[in-house]
Amino acid sequence: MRAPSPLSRRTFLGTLTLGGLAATALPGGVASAATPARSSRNWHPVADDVRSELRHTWQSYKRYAWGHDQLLPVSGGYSEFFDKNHPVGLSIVEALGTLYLMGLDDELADGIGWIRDNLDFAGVNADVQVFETNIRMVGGLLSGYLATGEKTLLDNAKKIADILLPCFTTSPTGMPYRLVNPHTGKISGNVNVLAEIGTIIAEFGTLSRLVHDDRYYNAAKKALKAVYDRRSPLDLVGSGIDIETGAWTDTASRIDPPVDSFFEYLWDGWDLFRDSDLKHWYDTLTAAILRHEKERYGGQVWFHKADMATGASLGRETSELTAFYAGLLGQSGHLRDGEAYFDAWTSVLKTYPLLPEGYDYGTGTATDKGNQLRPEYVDSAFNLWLITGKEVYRERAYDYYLTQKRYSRVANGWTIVADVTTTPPKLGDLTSGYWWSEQMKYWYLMFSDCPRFNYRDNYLSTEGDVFKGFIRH
Ligand code: DMJ
Repeated sequence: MRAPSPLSRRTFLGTLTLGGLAATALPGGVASAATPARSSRNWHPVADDVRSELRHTWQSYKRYAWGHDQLLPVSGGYSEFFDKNHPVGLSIVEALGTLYLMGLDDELADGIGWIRDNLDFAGVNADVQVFETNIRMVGGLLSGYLATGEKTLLDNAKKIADILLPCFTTSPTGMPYRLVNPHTGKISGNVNVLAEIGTIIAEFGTLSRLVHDDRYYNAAKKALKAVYDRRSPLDLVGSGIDIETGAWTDTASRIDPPVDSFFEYLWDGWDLFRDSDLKHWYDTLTAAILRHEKERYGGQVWFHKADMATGASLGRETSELTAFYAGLLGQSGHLRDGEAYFDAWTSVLKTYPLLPEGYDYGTGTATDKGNQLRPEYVDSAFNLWLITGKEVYRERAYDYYLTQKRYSRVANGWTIVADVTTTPPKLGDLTSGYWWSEQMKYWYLMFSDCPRFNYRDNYLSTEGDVFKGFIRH
């Protein structure tokens, strides 16, 4: 089988008009992708297996948890993510794009039917995070709309974004408050973290484009600028900030959570909307990270935390979630560092079968032994494969698929692992919402030659939601 000629998604050229915002297209960072290696193996059976695992878990979700936010596959129950008294079908929303790509059209129709008849996000009577609501609900619905053209999905995405928007517009700095109660409209949380301030523009910008209203894009961009403007003389940003006063509350600079996807969305805003301000901000902050935080340790490339004022190291404990950064570096023109950083994470798999949630690369030990069915390692494998076409990334992703399946598969689907260091592994009881939108999609796209996906021109959000690249039939 021939590889599907993956090319960098930055080969996209064109001019987008976004409400009042006109973005001029420019060629992206890396000039061209490597010629993809011819694969010596037939990956299609692996794609079929991924699809069948997702379908099987969907059937369990239907049986035990339909309309609830998340399946508990071990106990055969459910849990809610936002409000314990008010489900919003989170797993359905997160699965929409993946179901479309996999051609699971009956399941997709069922999911859309549930959303049309039942979704009422304004009924949530709890303080919800703007960030989680945006990447999971707004993003999932927008992606579903782009896949299917079902108007109810766009209408619901807009309704939810309208609940979030006052968190930005009432803020004295433009950085959003962290929480909102959708039922009462009460806003709270003046201390926020960078990932939650800055992981907005892909969804809000896509919404702006679709509804021809640039308020969403402008609010998201203003929040990013407010952080960028408060960078230190070293061009480093901290982790937490008071969004009312603009004073830093946590001055540790890191690519780890709770900052991680802040950097991702600076690049993604450029990637999607060709807004050169965002690229400039991304390039400036990334140059400082590479200068002050990148280190070679134990023969691998890693990133330590640093004081934003002095650049002094604050330690080598890192998070599995940060494995996504390898793909981001590759996408943004730092391919050698990205590939080396991916290798660092691969080296952890010599010690642990699956990546633990927390890891100290200084001591080579897990600091949190759980595995919440995380997608980040596969996310980077997918992106590096798209960029380079190198078969090694499919091999790595396949190895991880086999191991995660061996550990996480239970009778009713896939579950989180409570401890990756015990034999047999201790299991938890949850199919995380992002499992539906992220790694199952990455694995499927890598192995399927999916006819519903444009491998040459695409965009996937931090939650794996496709905002560009669906091929509609
Ligand atoms: C996902 O919700 C998103 O990828 C987010 O940016 C952080 N990580 C989780 C999954 O681990």
